[in-house]
Amino acid sequence: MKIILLLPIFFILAIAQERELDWWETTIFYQIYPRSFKDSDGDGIGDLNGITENLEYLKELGVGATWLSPIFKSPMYDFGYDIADFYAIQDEYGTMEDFDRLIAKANELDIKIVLDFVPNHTSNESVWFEEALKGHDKYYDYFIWEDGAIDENGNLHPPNNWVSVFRKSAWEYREEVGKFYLHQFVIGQPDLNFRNPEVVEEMKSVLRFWLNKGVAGFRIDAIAHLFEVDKELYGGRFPDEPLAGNLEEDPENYNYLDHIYTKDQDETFDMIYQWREVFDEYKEKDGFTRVMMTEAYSSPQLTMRYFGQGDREGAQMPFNFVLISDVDGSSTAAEIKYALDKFLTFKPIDKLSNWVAGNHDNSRVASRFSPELVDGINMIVLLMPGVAVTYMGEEIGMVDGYVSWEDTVDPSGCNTDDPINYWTASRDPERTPFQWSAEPNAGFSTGASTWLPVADGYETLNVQVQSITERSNLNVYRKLSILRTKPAFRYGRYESVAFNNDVFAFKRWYNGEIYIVVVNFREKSYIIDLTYFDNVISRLEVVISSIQSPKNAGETVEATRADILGNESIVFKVL
Ligand SMILES: *[C@@H]1O[C@H](CO)[C@@H](O)[C@H](O)[C@H]1NC(C)=O
Ligand SMILES: *[C@@H]1O[C@H](CO)[C@@H](O)[C@H](O)[C@H]1NC(C)=O
Ligand SMILES: CC(=O)N[C@H]1CO[C@H](CO)[C@@H](O)[C@@H]1O
Ligand SMILES: [Ca+2]
Ligand SMILES: [Ca+2]
Repeated sequence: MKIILLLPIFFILAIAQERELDWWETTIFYQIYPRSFKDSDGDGIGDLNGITENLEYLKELGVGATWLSPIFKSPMYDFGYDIADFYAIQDEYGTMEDFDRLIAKANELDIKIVLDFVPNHTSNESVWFEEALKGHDKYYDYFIWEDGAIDENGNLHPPNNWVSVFRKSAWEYREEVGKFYLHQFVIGQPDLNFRNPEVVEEMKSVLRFWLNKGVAGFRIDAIAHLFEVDKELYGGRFPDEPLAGNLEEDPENYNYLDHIYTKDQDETFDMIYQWREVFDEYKEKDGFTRVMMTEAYSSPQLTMRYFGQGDREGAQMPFNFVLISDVDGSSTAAEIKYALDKFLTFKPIDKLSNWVAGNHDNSRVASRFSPELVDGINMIVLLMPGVAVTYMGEEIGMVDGYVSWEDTVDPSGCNTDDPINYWTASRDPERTPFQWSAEPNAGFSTGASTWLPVADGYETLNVQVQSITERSNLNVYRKLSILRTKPAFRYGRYESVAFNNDVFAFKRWYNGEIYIVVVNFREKSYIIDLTYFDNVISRLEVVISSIQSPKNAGETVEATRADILGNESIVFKVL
């Protein structure tokens, strides 16, 4: 009698433990690079209407939110990361009415729109910078100015040795002012002065402007570079940065210096917490959480500070870049495990992890790993515990496009001044137009030409072909996005192992439901004993397999001797 009573109570307790998850905790964020997604008017450049017309595609992927790279008015020296007017839409992308229509359509489909916030700098062609050059005090103080250094021959040099992320001095002289301004990125991106309270207020107004328009949050760009050291602590002049000790490196390269004065300054974290307070003002009004994602390529310890500190909340999603910066196609299974464990190990216990395998700054998964590993990496991104982020095109396994030196437009590529090796620095290859179909320009544009060339092979690698091909990266992705909604992936625990140099596997389980994901990173086949994992006995059923796998969903394998073929990735369910 007692036992019969206890069982249901135990069951109820186990279920009740799980708190209700917020919208952003269960969704997939899909990054759109608007310039390359869909051109609606034939000028060869993607635009807002192109996005609005294709939001259904996101819905079919199982995506609940999209973050858009910058759509604001810009002279495009850094393709929109140099903003001339934070309150206006770039003409070639559309109008404010187009933006409002995008939000309305997204609301209809229940897709959240997240915008890119680029607070570190404006464009050198912003009204603010132009006013500063004209001697308007208010705007002069929006930027960071420093006197040059004069040598014994009377020649003028930059104030110190700081170099920009895209090479060469981070200082640019302006005759109008007789001083140098700081630009941690390209010359066309003067850094804003966050030690000026008016700049802090101005940037909060920018956030409120777009939040009022209905955006669901922001992804914050280049946050680690927000503050520079307080020069008052150094006698009123910014000190030189020490050498990184990497003497082989070209002194004009960013990695030549150790960026102790221009990156990861303490004040940055406080600013993040202040912005979160702005987001939370909105949540208090309507109960809907605005989400903040931060972009910083920093150590795990520093990355965790973005989550918050003490009773102050920060970003819900400090981007976890391990799949981009720590591993690639040459990594061993152990290195993969080590990288994936990093964020999970360092993150506060009550915060969520997130998984990002690509963006518009890094070589694509099919090129960095291999086309055969596209499904395997998507399994990792979508089935590991936490939030998934997909860069547009990774769901169909797009490859880096070939962009000749003549066609190269990315400042990071052009600044190399090197027609042979430019491609190692250029970010154009991962920004080539989205491949919709086998039509001219991959169905991206009806124009005569496109702003970047379409990648080779689009005739067979595109959404249309993959939609009607049963075994395609796209269909694997769709199945994964559905599987991801199961409790084992929402609430389940996680355990992983490298079975050998090549085969990585992880287990997700919840209330007796157990899944095992196996990814073979190399060509060699193996017989794997999956009973290594607790409670895995007898047989497992194939739920999803990578496209080149001969195994079909529903087939079963013996747990003690699962044959895992070369390049094969499989999601198993324990029977
Ligand atoms: C802005 O900077 C770019 C280099 O990034 C330069 O070509 C352009 O002339 C500058 N514009 C103004 C108005 O200074
Ligand atoms: C596995 O992937 C590699 C790298 O792309 C490729 O060269 C090889 O042909 C693939 N082998 C199999 C069995 O799929
Ligand atoms: C991933 C990303 O958005 N990177 C951006 C970081 O910031 C610089 C400067 O704003 C951009 O050039 C990058 O594209
Ligand atoms: Ca267009
Ligand atoms: Ca800065």
